[in-house]
This record gives sequence, C-alpha cells and structure tokens, in this order.
Amino acid sequence: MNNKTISKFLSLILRHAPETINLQLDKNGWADVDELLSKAAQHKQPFTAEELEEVVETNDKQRFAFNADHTKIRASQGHSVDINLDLLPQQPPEFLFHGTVARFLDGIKKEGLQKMSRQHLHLSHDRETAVKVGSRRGSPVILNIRSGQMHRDGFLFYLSDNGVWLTDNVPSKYID
Ligand code: HQG
Repeated sequence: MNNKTISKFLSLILRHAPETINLQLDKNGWADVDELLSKAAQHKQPFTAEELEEVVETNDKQRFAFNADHTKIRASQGHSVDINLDLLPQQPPEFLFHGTVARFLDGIKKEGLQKMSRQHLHLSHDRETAVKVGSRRGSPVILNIRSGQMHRDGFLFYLSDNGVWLTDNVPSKYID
C-alpha cells in the first residue's frame, strides 16, 4: 500500500468504520497500534509500523496523531462514530460565522442553531469559510454569531486541530 492508500484506509477505520477490521476504538477514539497493524494485515491491508509513522508525519492535513509513546493512534477530527475527542474549552473570538441556506432559517429562528446529526455544531472563524460550508447546500446565508457574549454567558467552545470552532448549540438571541 502506498501512503495515500494507507491514509484513506486509516480515515475509514479511525473515523467511520473500525468494525470493518474488527477493531475497537476507546471512548476518546484511540486504537492500539499493534492491534491496528495485525488486524489490517489479517484483512489483506498490510503495512508496517515504519510506514504508519511516515503517513502520520507527512499527512497533508495532519489527519492522524499518536499518543506520547506511539502505542496508540487516532484521527484528529472528522469522525462519524460517537467518540469524545476530549478537547479543552477555549475562548472564542468575539464573532464567529455559520454558513447555512434560507430554507433552514425558520427552524434556526425557532430553535437556534443545533448540532443536528453531528457531535458538535460547526462554526467558522471567517466569513469565507462559512460561505464554502453554506454553498454545499445552495445559495449561502451567513449568520454572525456573538460567540464572545456566549462565552461570557458560560457557553463552552472548542477548537478542532484543523481550525473548526465547535460548540453544542447557539440560542437564537446570539445570532445576528
Ligand atoms: C442546519 C463539512 C434547521 C445547519 C463542512 C446546517 C463543515 C438547522 C445543517 C461541517 C438548525 C446541518 C459541518 C435548526 C442547524 N433548524 N436547520 N434549528 N440548526 N441547522 O452538515 O455546519 O467535509 O451537520 O445550518 O465544511 O453544514 O464533513 O453541518 O446547514 O465544517 O469535514 O442544519 O461539514 O466538513 O448540517 O457542516 P451539517 P454544517 P467535512
């Protein structure tokens, strides 16, 4: 397997479907490295510890991370499986942005922004990124979130390793 194939395989196993090779992730998303190597080989996807080290080190988006002694590995974000990344709460900027589309605005006005099927609600630090997120669904509508005020009011914010701001929900009174 070349580096790209290994990286794609790791995304599948560590973010979405560890059961494909009968692997268990712990509650924080970590997999045992020896178990990953042996189960991948059993399922005809063999790669060595050295190749794994190289993929983690050279990955363009730094998608994966080892623990301190390199006995465990996990994806840094992007999970569909229910794990807790254990990120520490951070102070957000005064304003964050959320890109959505007009057909969701009634619901958002009524219930605020909800995380829907994901583990967190995703917010962007700049308008440009929010425009890209909203454009996935049609003509983008950009909402300004008063994240500084939310933080002062006790709401928790987290910053993913790839720069996405995460929170649980945004009540409509904080949306401009
Ligand atoms: C909307 C991609 C009605 C919300 C992107 C959004 C992002 C409501 C949709 C990441 C609502 C949920 C996340 C309410 C929220 N009533 N609609 N009360 N509250 N909504 O995909 O933010 O490629 O779960 O506005 O780049 O669009 O996957 O969230 O439109 O960072 O890595 O419900 O996904 O990254 O949709 O996208 P999503 P999102 P990846």
